[in-house]
Amino acid sequence: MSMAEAVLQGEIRAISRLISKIENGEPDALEQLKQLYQHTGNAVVIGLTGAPGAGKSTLTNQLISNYLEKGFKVAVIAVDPSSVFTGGGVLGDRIRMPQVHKNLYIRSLATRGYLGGLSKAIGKTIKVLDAAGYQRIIIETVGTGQSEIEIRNFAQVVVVVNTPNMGDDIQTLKAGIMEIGDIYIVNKADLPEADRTVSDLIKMSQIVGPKHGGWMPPVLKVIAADGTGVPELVAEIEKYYLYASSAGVLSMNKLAMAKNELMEELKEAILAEALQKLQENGKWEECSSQVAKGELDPWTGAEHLLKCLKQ
Ligand SMILES: Nc1nc2c(ncn2[C@@H]2O[C@H](COP(=O)(O)OP(=O)(O)OP(=O)(O)O)[C@@H](O)[C@H]2O)c(=O)[nH]1
Ligand SMILES: [Mg+2]
Repeated sequence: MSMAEAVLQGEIRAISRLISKIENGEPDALEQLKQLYQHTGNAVVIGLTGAPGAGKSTLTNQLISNYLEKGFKVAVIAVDPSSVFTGGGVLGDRIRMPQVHKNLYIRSLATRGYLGGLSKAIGKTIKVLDAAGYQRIIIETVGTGQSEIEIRNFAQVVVVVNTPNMGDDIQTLKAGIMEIGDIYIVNKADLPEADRTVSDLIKMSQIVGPKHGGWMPPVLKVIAADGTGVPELVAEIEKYYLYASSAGVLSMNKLAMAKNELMEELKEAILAEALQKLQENGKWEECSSQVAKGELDPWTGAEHLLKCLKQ
């Protein structure tokens, strides 16, 4: 049985090995992914994003429990290896193990060492998990919008996790985050000022107005620490997904994701080919040392190299 076939059977070891190959950039991974691609497109990908310490991992654990209870196969991708997952409380202890329940798979992808390739690794990892039959894939990322990882490129449902007492810092949220979320939550609603934060967020979302031709992102109060508000959050996630499917938002996003993915692959392929050619004919070294010596500026240098490629 090929690795791809084993992944399709949902074999954990094959899934883990393939994701490692993706992480390491092994070319063989692409051959497996090509076989898996036609089996993808069934998972709902949920992005959880928010400031460090907002409670994303705690909330992820709650979502895991909720979805497992509903009988879903759930996978989690943590783009932050420091996050700790309990497996949705399936085991009592906090445990850093990927496999604590037969319907659960947890994987961390580290930001270190990827040199900008992390987002590609995420995209491919999602495809593996989707093909392996995980129906809900949760991605935890720190940051909102400006970070290297643009969660919107991967997730069909984006949940932005806020906390009370943002006080004057609410200014820092501004339009940027109000554009990325499909659902906003105020986690740690057991703390004071939660209601004020909720009403601030509602005001801001009213200024931005409905998204995607009619969806008004709801603002929910949640206490991830004890699960309060989690069933309501799950209901909103599912509701948004249905809305987005029927309103054509998902197919629009799919086209944007396809373009993004093709662009990334193409950039890499074109660059590799170009560099190889320029290295073979010596132009790369020649031009680089001219720029280094100050005989040539890098802009003219790049134009010159481009001309060489066209010859
Ligand atoms: N009071 C209160 N504390 C909470 C709640 N949810 C999470 N916390 C606490 O907030 C802290 C951060 O929680 P995490 O779930 O690790 O937050 P995170 O957003 O994943 O953090 P990073 O991954 O480091 O960005 C922990 O000490 C949690 O126990 C809540 O609902 N109420
Ligand atoms: Mg975390």
